[in-house]
Amino acid sequence: MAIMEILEVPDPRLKKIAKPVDTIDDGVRKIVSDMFDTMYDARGIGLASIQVGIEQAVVVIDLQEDEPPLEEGGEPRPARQPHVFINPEIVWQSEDLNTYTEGCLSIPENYADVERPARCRLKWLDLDSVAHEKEFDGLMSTCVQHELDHLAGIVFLDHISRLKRDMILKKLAKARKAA
Ligand code: GNR
Ligand code: NI
Repeated sequence: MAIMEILEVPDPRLKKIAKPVDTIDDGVRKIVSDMFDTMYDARGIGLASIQVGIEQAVVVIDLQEDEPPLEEGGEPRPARQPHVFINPEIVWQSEDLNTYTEGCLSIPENYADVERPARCRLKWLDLDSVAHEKEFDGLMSTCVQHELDHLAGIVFLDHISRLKRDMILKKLAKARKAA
C-alpha cells in the first residue's frame, strides 16, 4: 500500500504529456496498485498517472459508490469495481454532447459544468498486455474523457470560460495562502 502525492493546479507537471508504456512489467503493476491506493484514499472516481507525476500512460477508474451497511449502525462497505486502462486512446466520440458537473483531485473543492461528447470508444491494454476496445456512455464516458485529458496535459479548467477558470484559480490560490 502506497499513497502518492496528488499534484494540484497550477503545478507545471500537470501540463506534461504522457508517453506510451513500453512493456507491462512489475514496475507498471506497482504503479497501477499505488494509483488505486491513492485514488481510493482521496475518494476519487478516477486517477491519471500525470496527476501523480508519472509520465507513462496509465489510468485507473472506479465509479462504484460504497454500499449501504448490512445491519443498522454498521459501516458502509466499499463494493469495488476497479478498471485499468494502459495506453488508452479515444478512437471515436459521438456528435451528441452531455453536460456533467465535474470535479478533479488536482483542483480540490471546485466544480464546474463541462460539456463533452456523450459517448466515446476507447482502445487500451490491460495488465496482461491484452488489447481491448469498447464504447462507453454516461458517467464512465465523462470520466474516461476527463482522464484522457490529463494524459494530454489538459484539466477541466481548459474546457470552461476564462471568467470561471480565473475565479477557480483565484479561489485555489487564496485557499492555499490560508493553509
Ligand atoms: O473524482 C472525480 N470525480 C469526477 C466527477 C465528475 C467528472 C470527472 C471526475 S474525475 C475525478 C477524479 C480526478 O480528478 N480524476 O482525474
Ligand atoms: Ni482530474
